[in-house]
Amino acid sequence: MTTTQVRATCPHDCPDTCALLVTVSDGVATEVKGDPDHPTTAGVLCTKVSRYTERTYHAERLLYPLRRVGKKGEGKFVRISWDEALATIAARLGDIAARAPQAILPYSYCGTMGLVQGESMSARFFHQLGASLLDRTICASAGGTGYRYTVGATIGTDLEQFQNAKLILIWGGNPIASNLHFWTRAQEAKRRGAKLIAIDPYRSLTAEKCHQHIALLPGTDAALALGMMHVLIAEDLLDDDYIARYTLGFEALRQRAAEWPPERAAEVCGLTVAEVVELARLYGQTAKDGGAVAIRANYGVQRVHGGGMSVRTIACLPALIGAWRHAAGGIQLSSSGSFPVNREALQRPDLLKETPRTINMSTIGDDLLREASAEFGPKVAAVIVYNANPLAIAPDSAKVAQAFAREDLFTVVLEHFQTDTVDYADIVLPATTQLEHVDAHLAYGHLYMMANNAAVAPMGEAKANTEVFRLLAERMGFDDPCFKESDDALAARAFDAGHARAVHFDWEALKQKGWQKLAMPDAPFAAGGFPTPSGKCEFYSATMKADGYDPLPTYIAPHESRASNPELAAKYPLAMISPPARNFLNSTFVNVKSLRAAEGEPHLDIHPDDGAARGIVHGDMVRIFNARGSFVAKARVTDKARVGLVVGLSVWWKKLAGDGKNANEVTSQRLTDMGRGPTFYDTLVQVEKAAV
Ligand SMILES: Nc1nc2c(c(=O)[nH]1)N[C@H]1C(S)=C(S)[C@@H](COP(=O)(O)OP(=O)(O)OC[C@H]3O[C@@H](n4cnc5c(=O)[nH]c(N)nc54)[C@H](O)[C@@H]3O)O[C@H]1N2
Ligand SMILES: Nc1nc2c(c(=O)[nH]1)N[C@H]1C(S)=C(S)[C@@H](COP(=O)(O)OP(=O)(O)OC[C@H]3O[C@@H](n4cnc5c(=O)[nH]c(N)nc54)[C@H](O)[C@@H]3O)O[C@H]1N2
Ligand code: SF4
Ligand SMILES: [Mo]
Repeated sequence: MTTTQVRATCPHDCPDTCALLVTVSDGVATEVKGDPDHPTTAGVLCTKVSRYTERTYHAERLLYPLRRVGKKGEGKFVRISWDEALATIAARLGDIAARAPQAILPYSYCGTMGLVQGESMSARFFHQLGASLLDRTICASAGGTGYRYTVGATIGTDLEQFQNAKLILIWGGNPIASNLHFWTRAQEAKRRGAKLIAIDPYRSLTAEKCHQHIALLPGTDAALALGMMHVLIAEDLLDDDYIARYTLGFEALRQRAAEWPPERAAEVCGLTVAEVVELARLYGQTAKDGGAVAIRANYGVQRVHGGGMSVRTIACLPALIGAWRHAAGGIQLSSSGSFPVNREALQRPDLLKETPRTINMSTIGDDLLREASAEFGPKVAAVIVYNANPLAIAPDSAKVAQAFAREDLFTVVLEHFQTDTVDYADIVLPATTQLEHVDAHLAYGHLYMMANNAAVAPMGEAKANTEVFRLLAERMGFDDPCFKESDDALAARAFDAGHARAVHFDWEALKQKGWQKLAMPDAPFAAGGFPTPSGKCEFYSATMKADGYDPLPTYIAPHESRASNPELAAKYPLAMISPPARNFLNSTFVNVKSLRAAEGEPHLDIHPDDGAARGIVHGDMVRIFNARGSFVAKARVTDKARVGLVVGLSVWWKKLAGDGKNANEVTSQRLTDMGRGPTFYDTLVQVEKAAV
């Protein structure tokens, strides 16, 4: 028996991007461990990925190309050869492209975060074809846009510094579930005497373990931040020197904050005045006393109408108190902007003959149902899905299902498993997993460039995404040499080695070592140097003004809340959020038995008062509904959900839920204020006992 250890990288859409060591015995991966030497992984993986071989060798892995024989959505297929699959796809895409190439749409997201198996050969292929571009907004575009207006780029506090903070605000995140290796650092900070505060409408696993939990109403974060600014300014808890040197627009901000006395903020947020005032005092005073003050801002904040403005507003706070002076101070939303990714080289936008239209993945339901028009262009005639499961994860799911059920829509899905989306495919192509292909990775929670080596041979007839698009390019007669590039050649282009932060980048060396930290200063904005137009932290943003926004921090109310839409709230009085379940990763892993067993079944957490008002007791099956749709879940009557809030941890595969539906039946396709993002957590519903 020969046993080897292969260096790999967790591919999942998680900020931690762990370094993996895969044990391979006689060509079979027998164990996946965290690399003990990688500074942020530190030998620890989450439950999901420590059981990775269970997913890779799952009995239901797709191993051969399939052609649909049943109705769309029914999930009936027959095995076909790769030759037939590729010929069918090339012929259909060729026909459509001859008429209207923009009628072809790629739909993909972060099933793998790999720069190679994500958008490299696939992007080249669709660019050459002239297909519609996809606006990849489903996760981070609202907050990213907001953060960039204030700070300039998604660069922030280094994960490896948080243990030195004296105060950490965990704002709209549940790291125990979704950012484990940050939580390790936060706990170390706690042991060293730091205070941890969770700002979250729900008493999440994380909120439960913090010193304090501030349970504001969903979508009101900017109001809380404005109230904090008011107190910081009124009580002179500012770093005047930092403000004078490294920020822009303080006078204007002072006036804006004056409009937000803590009473007003408390009212909007559904908090007590003391909660707002004391939070601000602790935030300002800890910095005054010389302690590092950090914010871990996360995605919970941005899935609402004003999500972009909320992040933009929160991102102003560290500069007011000079928190950036400390390496362990400041704010981290995402570290992705730190990486000099060579997207042009990977994706070759120069292959486009003209700029096609862009379709927003967050409104895929409506857009696939849109007829041709002068404004929209051709009706979408083909959609190629990879690294994504839109039937489960896209909002307003009934529309999405209706759209994918279109008989005249040609649908190809590249997948590991027969997901809800696969059920609607005309042709299904089996994809390799991370253990079977090569990739290069950035991270959005740390600062290491990462390499993934293939540990085992592809299962069955599975092919890497890149290989599928190379083969399709060949069938379609695309003769640019770029369509012949190997995965290693692509990976070697992943980072710009000419960039000061990536000077160490050498693919062969990275493959050997597994990871390499970017060259970044410990405290990126200790002396200003913000990558904004002014070079300062922009309290006032002329760019925002030019883009049609309020140039100053402000509060934008949810589309759907009691305060902003009382008429709707009269029918659907409860705010619903559907954040990630700990044992799933978006909809990935839901079909892994041991992990699904840990989640049990779809639940809805509801406050005892809201339960009592509806005659609902713990364990009842309940129907959650609004005008868009409904789904059924088992009620957990608990004060983890504040009054007026219900929580359905997600994202379930619809077909593995009792009623074949999930939380996205009730979420809407309305978009965020900026970044064109989805508003999953901006949803009013009613709940009743389900008829059994
Ligand atoms: N186990 C696991 N890990 C994951 C994922 C997963 O599905 N499962 N998903 C991955 C992905 S794609 C992402 S984007 C990240 C997400 O990472 P996080 O943003 O950390 O996601 P959550 O863990 O759900 O934390 C969001 C928290 O925000 C709260 N929240 C909801 N609405 C609001 C609001 O309006 N304001 C505030 N302040 N809080 C609010 C929710 O109650 C929830 O506790 O996690 C990644 N990691
Ligand atoms: N209600 C509600 N909906 C949500 C969210 C929420 O909090 N609440 N979160 C949203 C967020 S933050 C996000 S990021 C999106 C995520 O939405 P998606 O990016 O669609 O993520 P997944 O549901 O995990 O689906 C990814 C799929 O890619 C497949 N895959 C993985 N690796 C490969 C590969 O190498 N090749 C191919 N071909 N396929 C691969 C996996 O098997 C999996 O089925 O969901 C969003 N939807
Ligand atoms: S999902 Fe996140 S925590 Fe789990 S192994 Fe992957 S990167 Fe690490
Ligand atoms: Mo996400």
